[in-house]
Order: sequence, then structure tokens, then C-alpha cells
Amino acid sequence: MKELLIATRNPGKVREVESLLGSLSLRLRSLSDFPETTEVEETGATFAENGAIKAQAYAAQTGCSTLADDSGLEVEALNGAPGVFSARYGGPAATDTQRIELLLDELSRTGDADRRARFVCVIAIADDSAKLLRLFTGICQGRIAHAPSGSGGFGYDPVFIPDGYEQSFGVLPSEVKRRISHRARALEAALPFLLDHFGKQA
Ligand code: ITT
Repeated sequence: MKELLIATRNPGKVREVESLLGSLSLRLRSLSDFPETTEVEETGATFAENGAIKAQAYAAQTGCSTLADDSGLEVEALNGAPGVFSARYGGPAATDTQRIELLLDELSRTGDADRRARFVCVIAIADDSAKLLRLFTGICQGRIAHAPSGSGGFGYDPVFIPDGYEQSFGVLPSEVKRRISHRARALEAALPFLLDHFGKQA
């Protein structure tokens, strides 16, 4: 069976990607199987650049075909922030709760009327010689709630209300996020390619 490394240090992403790719007859590996790998610096200006950097760097370090995810939240009234800086918003030591507080503060300072936002995910796939094979993008449109709610998902989920729903991803059942999230959509787009290159669905 072929192997694919899911190269992320974010446990929330690991859970979601593994559950979305679970039906492939593919041996999924995680970074905990490769304790000698060193963290890769995300120096790109776009999700696509950072996804490619991560997929290629971890494939080079492990010799394993690699799938990396670069993702984030773009808020319209903040001109797309925090965007590629979503994980680093509020500084490297900030917690998810502090990042959410900062986001709500910044948004209330803009006058608050426009709360449109979207989650973006780029999935990058590199082969075992670290050649970038493909990039796939998924988008989930929604709005930012006035206060956090729920403890489902991770990151900004407690303040993100996807279009078509009245509750945040923190409150909605995980099956909903598994169906409509930016990550689900990027992986759905990647599925035919993954099946073709790495094996059939079980
Ligand atoms: P890796 O680079 O190791 O994959 P990371 O968390 O640093 O982990 P990113 O650089 O792609 O990953 O940053 C993504 C950030 O965007 C993440 O830390 C969250 O703050 C936010 N984010 C992405 N997807 C999300 C989701 O599904 N729900 C909530 N927040 C999300």
C-alpha cells in the first residue's frame, strides 16, 4: 500500500484530514511518525506558496509523498486579514482564544456592519522526491459572529458562521464541517488525483 504523509503540526487539521481521507486505501502517516523533522518556516505571501513550501520541505525531509494544508481566515472588513497570518495573528505565543478576542476587537473598531469572511484552504501534494505535483483550493464563505460559541473544531471555528447556517462551526455538528468546510472542499477537489496516483477507494 502506498504511503502519504499528512504534514501538519496542527492536531485539529490532522483529525479533519484523516477523517476525510480515511476511505482511501492509502497508508496515512503523520509527523509523529517522523520525530526527526524540523519545523518549516512559512515565508510565502499566499496560501498556495506556503502550502507548496510545506509539502516540498517535509517530502524532502522524510522521503515520503506529502500532503500539506495551508489555510486561514479572510475577513472582508479587515482587507483579508488575518489571511496567511491566521496562525500567527496576535503573536506567536497567543492562544486561539486570544486570537479570537483580537479579531472581534479589530472588527468592532471598523464599525462592525460588514462581517463577511471566508475560510480558504490550499492542499499541496509533493511526491517522494519533493517535486510539487498539484495544488487544490477550497473556500467556505460565512460571517463572523459577535461572540464565540461552542468548542467544536479548532482555531477560529467558535466565531465563524458558515453561509446557510445560524450557528458557528464551534457549535454545529462535526459532520457539517466535514461536508462544507474549505478543507473538505479542497480535499474533495484533490480526491480524483489522489485516487489516480495513490490507489483506489476502499
Ligand atoms: P501547520 O502549518 O503545521 O499545518 P498551522 O496551524 O500553523 O499548522 P497554517 O499556517 O495553515 O497552519 O495556519 C492555519 C490557521 O488558520 C490555523 O492555525 C487556524 O488559526 C486558522 N484555520 C485554518 N483552518 C481552520 C479551520 O478549519 N477552523 C478554524 N480555524 C482555521
